[in-house]
Amino acid sequence: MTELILALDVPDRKEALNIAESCAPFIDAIKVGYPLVLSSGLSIAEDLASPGLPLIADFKVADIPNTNRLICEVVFSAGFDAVIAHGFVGADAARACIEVAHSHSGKAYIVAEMSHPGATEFFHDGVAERIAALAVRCGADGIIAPATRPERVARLREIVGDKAIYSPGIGAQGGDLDAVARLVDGVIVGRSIYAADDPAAAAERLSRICR
Ligand code: O7M
Repeated sequence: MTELILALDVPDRKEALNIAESCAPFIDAIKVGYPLVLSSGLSIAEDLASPGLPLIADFKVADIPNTNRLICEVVFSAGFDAVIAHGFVGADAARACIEVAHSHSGKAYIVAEMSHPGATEFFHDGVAERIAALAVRCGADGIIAPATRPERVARLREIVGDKAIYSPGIGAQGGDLDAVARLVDGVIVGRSIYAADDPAAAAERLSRICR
């Protein structure tokens, strides 16, 4: 089974809550990022608690260790279950996020390679492989790898073994769910669900492929 994670990039609190509630039966977790938190505040985590799904804070944390630690403490105190951090900042900075996550019995995932075309400007020549190895070395719970490049996901799987791989880029960014579903532990899907005429029906359709 591949988890279906809803990227709730909806900058309107009421609309976001409606979509989350209607999609809840068909998804395994909700990822919240800047669009929703900056418009609605961190208390959105409490508002989203009712479907009982894991809440992932996608702040792509990328600062010095002390600041990372402070950010992650706020994230977990707000009620999130997991945080996403960048790995290019180095092992000490990534480890700060991972340690705070684990001290709250939460999880931390490290971005190894991004899904958009511009990502290849810097995530090449072995950089993503090195970040994936860093994630393993630092005890992260998993990595983020691009559904837009299934061959890269397969390569990063060789490095992270049975750690989780969560993969964005399906649909709106051109990635094909069938091509990555069996390579990853979960797919992160935003617009193909929340921008659909019927988000719950879209989530149900995708969840059938995942199961
Ligand atoms: O399905 P979409 O394209 O509407 O949304 C994809 C979501 O995944 C959106 O929230 C992005 O910010 C996020 N994402 C990527 O699209 N590409 C990446 O490389 C990394 C992420 C992400 O979730 O990183 C944690």
